Amino acid sequence: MLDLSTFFLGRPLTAPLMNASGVWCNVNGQLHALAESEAGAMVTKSCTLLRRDGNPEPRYHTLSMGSINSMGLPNEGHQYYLDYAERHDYENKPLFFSVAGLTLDDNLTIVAQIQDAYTPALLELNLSCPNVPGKAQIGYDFDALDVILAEISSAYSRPFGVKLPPYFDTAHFDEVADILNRYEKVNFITCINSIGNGLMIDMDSETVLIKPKQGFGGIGGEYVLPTALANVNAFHSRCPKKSIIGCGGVSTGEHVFMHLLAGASLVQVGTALYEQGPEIFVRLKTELATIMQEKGYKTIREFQGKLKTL
Ligand code: RRO
Repeated sequence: MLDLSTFFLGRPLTAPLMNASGVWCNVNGQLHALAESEAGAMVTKSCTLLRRDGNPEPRYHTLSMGSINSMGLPNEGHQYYLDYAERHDYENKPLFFSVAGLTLDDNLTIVAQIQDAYTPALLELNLSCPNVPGKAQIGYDFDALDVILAEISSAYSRPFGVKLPPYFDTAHFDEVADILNRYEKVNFITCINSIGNGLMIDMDSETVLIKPKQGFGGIGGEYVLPTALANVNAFHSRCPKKSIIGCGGVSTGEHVFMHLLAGASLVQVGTALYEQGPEIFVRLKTELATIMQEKGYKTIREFQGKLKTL
């Protein structure tokens, strides 16, 4: 197969593919499956200080073009993922460590412990969980975004990244990019999280599809691809010193190619991985290699970020 190897923040990757946080990464068995898969990197489930059961079930539903979820941050607590991070084989693939503390203080406590653990895991700060009842997304509160980035930047000595919600207005792209560009330690931006608070309805029973929040949940999969590509490209052009991780709507090699072209250096797979399991990375690699071959590209570097406009 064609060479799909690439680099992310100086780390070599066998392929520009990984899971999206929340999918196949809640418990050790799933993390090991990702470690053994063809993914070039992997990320743990967003964690809180303490273990959480999450929202009542049903809390995930497959839709014709994607998914709706309101998991509610079920996770084993930050120490569980730190234990995994200490055992992870970093020669095999890089590990990202996703953190979604419920308060600023919780986030500061967790990042201090990641720092003390001296693991090479890369912090992905999730500022965009749409599903915790009563908690607004930090990514949509620009003052709170500025405060948390200032606090984490002074408490944490290493480069880190942020997982953002989708934005839908050019003025918001500009404003968020301005805030991010003030923080040198923010080395990467993952866009996008699910499109928050969608609603889908079952025609026969005339009911919502998931139980939490009266059926409202984050939308993922094919529905979100154009929004994801726009956010990847908007932050790629506005934040030239930062790397972009693309997430949203990826189920084929063509979707991976589009994310890379739009400016992503690494591409995450959420809904399609949930549906198909870690074997999906084999197919995505083959499909990406075939597209590159047909187009005459030998390496990812030749087209990454090179989207043309009319
Ligand atoms: O656990 C969830 O409900 C969840 C999270 Br933390 C997130 O960041 N994005 C999402 O769609 N679901």
